[in-house]
Amino acid sequence: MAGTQRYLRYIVFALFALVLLYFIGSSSTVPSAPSWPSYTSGDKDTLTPGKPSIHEAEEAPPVVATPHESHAPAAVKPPTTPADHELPPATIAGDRMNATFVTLARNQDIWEIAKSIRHVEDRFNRKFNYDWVFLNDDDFNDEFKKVTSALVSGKTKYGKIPKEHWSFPEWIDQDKAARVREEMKEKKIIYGDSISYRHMCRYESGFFFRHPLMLDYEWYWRVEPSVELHCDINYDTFKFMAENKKKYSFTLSLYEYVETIPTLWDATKNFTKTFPEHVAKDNSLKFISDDNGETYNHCHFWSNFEIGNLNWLRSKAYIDYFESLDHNGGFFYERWGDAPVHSIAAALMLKKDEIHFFNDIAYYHVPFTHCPTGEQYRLDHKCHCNPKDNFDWNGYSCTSKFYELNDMKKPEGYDKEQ
Ligand SMILES: Nc1nc2c(ncn2[C@@H]2O[C@H](COP(=O)(O)OP(=O)(O)OP(=O)(O)O)[C@@H](O)[C@H]2O)c(=O)[nH]1
Ligand SMILES: [Mg+2]
Repeated sequence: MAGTQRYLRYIVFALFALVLLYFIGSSSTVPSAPSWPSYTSGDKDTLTPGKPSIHEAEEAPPVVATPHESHAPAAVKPPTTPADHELPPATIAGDRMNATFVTLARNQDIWEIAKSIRHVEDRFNRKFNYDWVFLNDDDFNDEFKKVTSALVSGKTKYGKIPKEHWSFPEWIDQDKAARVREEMKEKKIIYGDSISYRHMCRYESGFFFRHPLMLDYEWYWRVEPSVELHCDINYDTFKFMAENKKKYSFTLSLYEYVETIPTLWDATKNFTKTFPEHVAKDNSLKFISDDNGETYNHCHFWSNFEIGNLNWLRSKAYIDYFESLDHNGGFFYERWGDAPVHSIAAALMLKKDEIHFFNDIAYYHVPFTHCPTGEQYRLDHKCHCNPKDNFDWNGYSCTSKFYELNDMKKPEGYDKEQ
């Protein structure tokens, strides 16, 4: 009897051990990582979901054969290669702002804008999925639409610019405008003889924010062909602008070519005399003038990058400014750029704390780079810019002036990174 009891005890014990082993075994097959796909550094171009990292691969080579090598029956789907449409969207949780990217481009700019979109998506928008509005003085062709809509994670919209926003206003003397273009050509002023460049500058100064497609939005981020972003942006820049009561922002600032805007400041002074109510009290006049408004020092924010508030550009103050400049004729009798126009408007009509310097957005538009000062920041945000290329503290940049005006302390170590 005692022997039988002992055997029974062994059997119960063995059964218990088997059950225990079963549980341990089955729990180790539960994936420890969340179902979110992991993209490893080597995957950048192919974005193959679920591919093990090099490190993981050394420890445990993947068991599942590639589709070409597989001898498994066709019906058996390898568990580690979900089709694209099964992946969750790569977004950061939380509400979105009423914001869009906006690009003015021609069909021939397709591959240069494609590069810019990749930079913006990889560094920022794949996490937020904001829309993108494309504007053109001509119809966008199918290829442009197909390629750009495949690259943008948000909705894409394509707009044609109305003729009256991209042509000579009736008050412009065509002979005088043509003479100016000839003179500027002789003086070798960049884009000095170009008509389309002038329409572009006038459009960016006074119309893009009034295009019907833009009326749906409150915030914009302007992107041009061939620009690059060099650090990850892990927060919603539009939300930052709204929460901090910012209306206009920049990454690079510099001096404008004097030959392109000889009378822009006179026209501005005429405007402020007519509309003194549009000049803000606590403005940034010191950024654009070194003699209390007597003359323009030619400093401007580089407008090929802008994150800003569309309602400000649509305000009576800004529209009055644009219309007074437009009637002056300087977009055609000189070659006024949208950068000095936006900058002077922001400096005079906004309170100084409504203008933001995005030090953390690493940005490149030929030939200048803004690379954030501070090694730890660059490492933490996977930056790939050379700090020695940073333009901010160069004598030809106006960013130091912006710092002085706003009593900002220059980032620690700025002098060592040049
Ligand atoms: N639809 C359209 N877009 C234009 C035209 N000219 C320029 N653009 C766009 O207007 C913006 C500014 O033009 P750019 O040629 O980049 O001018 P820029 O930045 O002063 O000069 P670059 O140093 O050449 O980049 C870009 O987004 C261009 O794609 C045009 O004739 N038609
Ligand atoms: Mg450009």
